Amino acid sequence: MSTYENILIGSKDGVVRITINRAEKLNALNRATLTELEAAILALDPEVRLLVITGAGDKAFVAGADISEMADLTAEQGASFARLGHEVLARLESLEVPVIAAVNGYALGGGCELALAADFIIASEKARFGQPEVSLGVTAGFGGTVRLSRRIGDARARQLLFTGEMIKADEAYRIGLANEVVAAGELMTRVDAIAAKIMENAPRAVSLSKRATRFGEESELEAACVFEQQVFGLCFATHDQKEGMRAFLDKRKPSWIGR
Ligand code: DAK
Repeated sequence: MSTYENILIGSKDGVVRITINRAEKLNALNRATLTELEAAILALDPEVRLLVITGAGDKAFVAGADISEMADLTAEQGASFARLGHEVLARLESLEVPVIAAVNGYALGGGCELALAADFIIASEKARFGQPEVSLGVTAGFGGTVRLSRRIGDARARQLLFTGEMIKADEAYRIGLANEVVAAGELMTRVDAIAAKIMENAPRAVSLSKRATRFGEESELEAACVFEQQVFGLCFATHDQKEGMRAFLDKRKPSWIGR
């Protein structure tokens, strides 16, 4: 059992759920929470197939980095805090397994950035997204100027980053920030159903799909296409490729071993 104070960890059938658990502070990310999140990611069981990240309570996913902790930071401390946030989010983003952000309420500042480090976002109709940092005299510090632009395009990202305005779940869906919006009471049911659907598939093929799309995001088209060819070729060295195609031909369900 974990001894974390600011996060909860649950695990069922290969799906790990990490819940940021500071509901009284709308799950704001202080240094201790970020440190625990990093430790939890590093301690994930290699058998894990999928990670879901969400927030405790019915109000917030994460309402941002903890303002009370940031208020008196020096420039050096501010940069160090931003480094920690970047490090944790990079670890989350580079996990081999799919990561789904189940956004149940406010996802502001560092909270929106945390959700953006997941592979995709499923939002409750109560979700609110925004990058209000400029209203506090700072810029986004945990990757918002980068990942938000990549997800929704430079111009839309700049509007959110310059105005600091919050948008509702349906607008987040419209601009491609959230993949789906569901009724508040059905968020985790829907996320579990998506997780189950993903887990019907060959684990290695899923993780290689993730790796290829991530490589593609960061590369020129030609290099990304070459990478995809290599990844595709690699699949043919796996048991699961033989099993998946044989099962199709045999008209039966495949039985995966994950390699
Ligand atoms: N930090 C700390 N406490 C927070 C918080 C936050 N981000 N958000 C909410 N809380 C706390 C409130 O202070 C309050 O605590 P108590 O007064 O009860 O002790 C409690 O959570 C409940 O909040 P409210 O009473 O305000 O609840 P309301 O429903 O009235 O309003 C709200 C909900 C989400 C609209 C409001 O709480 C709000 O505006 N919160 C702040 C949202 C925000 O501005 N988020 C962005 C944070 S800045 C960088 C590194 C990092 C960053 C930037 C730069 N570098 C070093 C370059 C990251 C920045 C951010 O994420």
